[in-house]
Amino acid sequence: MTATEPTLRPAELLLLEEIACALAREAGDLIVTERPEQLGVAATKSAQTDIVTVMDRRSEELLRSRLESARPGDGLLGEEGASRPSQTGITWVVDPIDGTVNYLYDLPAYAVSVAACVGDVHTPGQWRTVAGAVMNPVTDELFHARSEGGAFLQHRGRSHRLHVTAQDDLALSLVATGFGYDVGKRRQQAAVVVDLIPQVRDIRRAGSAAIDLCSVAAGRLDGYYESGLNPWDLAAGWLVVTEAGGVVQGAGGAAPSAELVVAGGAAVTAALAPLVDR
Ligand code: LIP
Repeated sequence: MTATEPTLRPAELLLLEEIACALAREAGDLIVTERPEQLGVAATKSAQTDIVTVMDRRSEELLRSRLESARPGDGLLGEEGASRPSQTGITWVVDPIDGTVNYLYDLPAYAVSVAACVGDVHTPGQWRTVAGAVMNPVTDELFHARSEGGAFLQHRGRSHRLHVTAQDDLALSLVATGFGYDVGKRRQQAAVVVDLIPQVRDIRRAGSAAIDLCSVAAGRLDGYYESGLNPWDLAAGWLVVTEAGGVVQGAGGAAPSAELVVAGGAAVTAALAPLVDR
């Protein structure tokens, strides 16, 4: 049962953003400072390559307990199973470690993603993010935004306002993407890249949707697309891109969902979407 969409005043949006930032930072600190020397695979999910580590679980438990005490009436949806219905109309959608394979390999491209959302987060097209934060604890970069509040990057004590690039030529665009865990799906995704790669500047594969979306918002990429994402992979990054002046859409121009996410400036998204929406 989800409560109807609440009317959120600017002060409430600011509070939700501050909570998202504080929790993303704290969980980010945990996964770096308490990373076991011999980090292994604790379990697998949809495939043997779709892994969970003990730190994914500890990070989610930290987020769950902090939110339970700070926001007892809000709902929760976490990648590692945390779930609670909302009484307030707000549901927190969290990815305790986005880019878990990078984390396992100690590749410095993973993040904690924390988003406050309204609507039904279990139904594509029926929810949206109103405040969120993405923390890359290795680069000490905290990306955050709230509705109508703009998007920012906090790094080394300084805050930078974010803007997507003004690139309008796909042939000169740097585009990122990602691949799922299912072999058949990967083959389909690779076929899209084969057709796309002659039509763009180059392709990047960072391994974290949250970081890819924030890189679009920061102008480090001109575009990003991926199919097969879960709400927790895209919830916070989605708002960071739109508050940085970008566009985030799904298949057929609908809301972003597991079917497809395409993000970038308006021109690049419009040119990219028909090439990857298949
Ligand atoms: C990852 C996504 C990434 C995708 C990976 C994986 P996880 O999320 O952020 O974009 O390509 O296959 O889904 O599993 O590390 O939270």
